[in-house]
Amino acid sequence: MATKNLSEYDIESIPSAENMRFGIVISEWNYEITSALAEGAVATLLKHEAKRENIFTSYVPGSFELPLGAQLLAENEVIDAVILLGCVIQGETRHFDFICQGVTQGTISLNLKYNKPFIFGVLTTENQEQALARAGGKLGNKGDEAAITAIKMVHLKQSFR
Ligand code: DLZ
Repeated sequence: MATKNLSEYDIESIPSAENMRFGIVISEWNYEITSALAEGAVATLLKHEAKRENIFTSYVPGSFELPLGAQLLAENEVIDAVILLGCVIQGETRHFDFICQGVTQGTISLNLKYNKPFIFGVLTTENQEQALARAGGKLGNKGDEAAITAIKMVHLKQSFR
């Protein structure tokens, strides 16, 4: 079990996002958690100089729908990277496994199909307490981490131009 804030990073080491355009797709399932992830992601992008008008958000019902939501965003807006934010909490059935597998495989496929970053910002936890700890709680905010990853991957792609 993690004990430190996993979202800590060296601010100076992150490239400026001033000229980058981002999509954020947010799952409405476990909205208390996913809205906190989204707040963290947006705040982090802005902190690294992204412009508010260059951040496009949309919502999907559950994490299983995140890949299609991300694809629709990527196809309808000019975007450098899309961040997928969700929270899947283990229940009594195998639904958890199928949703996690679907969103994971879907996200990988999008990265390779579009040759651009689709960032996996989905919490997969045993309970709500673990999720809250990673959505602005004592272990940081997975939304912040996803935003940093998005900036780094866009920068990496731009470095090959
Ligand atoms: C159905 C379901 C369940 C049981 N649990 C979650 C969850 O913990 N997190 C989440 O994001 N979505 C959950 N869903 C909804 C599915 O992601 C999806 O929306 C439905 O199966 C319809 O495709």
